[in-house]
Amino acid sequence: MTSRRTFIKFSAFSAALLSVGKSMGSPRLHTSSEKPIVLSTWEHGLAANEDAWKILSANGKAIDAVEKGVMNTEENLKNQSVGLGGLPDRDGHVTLDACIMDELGNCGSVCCLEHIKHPISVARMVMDKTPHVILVGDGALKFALNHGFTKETFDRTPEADKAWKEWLIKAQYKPIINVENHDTIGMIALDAAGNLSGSCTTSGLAYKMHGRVGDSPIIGAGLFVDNEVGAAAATGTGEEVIRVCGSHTVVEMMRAGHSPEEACRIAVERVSKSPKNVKEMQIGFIAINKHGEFGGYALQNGFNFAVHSNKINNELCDAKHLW
Ligand code: SD4
Repeated sequence: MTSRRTFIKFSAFSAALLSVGKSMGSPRLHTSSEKPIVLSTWEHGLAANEDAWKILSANGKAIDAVEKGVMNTEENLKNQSVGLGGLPDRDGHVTLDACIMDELGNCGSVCCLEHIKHPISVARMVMDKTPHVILVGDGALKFALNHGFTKETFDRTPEADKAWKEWLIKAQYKPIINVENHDTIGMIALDAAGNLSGSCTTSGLAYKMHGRVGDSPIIGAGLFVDNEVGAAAATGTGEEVIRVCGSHTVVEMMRAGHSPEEACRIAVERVSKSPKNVKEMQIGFIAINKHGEFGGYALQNGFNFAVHSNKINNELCDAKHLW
């Protein structure tokens, strides 16, 4: 995949997009619209973007693209951080978190869901078919089964089982920056009609306490969409993203006139002031604004995200970082 990686020079890219906004003294970038466009976290975002792009390039809806896109990652059992191939919690359970949000502010979420291949589609069904936003645990599973999802019977993949048993020998919980944290796929998209949507799905932090829920299924933390402004998604140690309402903060910073990258940087700076020792953690954000401008920013080196538009043919971009 490395050969596909492009170190997109954001300054050059942004300069090409600059129009009257700067000469009028506004910090806001203006651009001829770059839509459709889809962004997703980490290298597994490349394959997910391909599926999302099939929908976006055919003038499909962003909400359908972001669901379909991350399903690609969920069904890859070799991926140990999303879907049923994920590493389990400390008790051996693979518990999945996901959420989805559309251009109208509709949203759905599942937390701590077990034995279901596509938590993102259950989240979508919570959004589409219930008056609620979040279903958790057994209730989420029951809802999924009642709506035609199949219960997968295996507890862990053989690879995850082996990794867990090795972990049990020492049973130390210490997430490794950019390795163990390659968890979530967050995906945000702007469709040809100019509507934004987003999705987020994960097996969460490996060897977490049973019942622990991170930021990924929490609207405003792992994902937020405001169709007037932009969309954002997060990855990394969820507790720190929740503490600053991360994705909501990114969108609000775009509303205040900041570019997507600046908005992500401001959210990362807030994370950096955490009372916890975030020096040991990785947190990254991605964002798109209503004009189709995009950006990402992380605490540490090593965070990347995949971008697909008409101008950018599904490239992996290294995010700038604070430390
Ligand atoms: C969580 N945010 O459960 C997820 C994990 C993650 O990259 O995204 N890691 O806290």
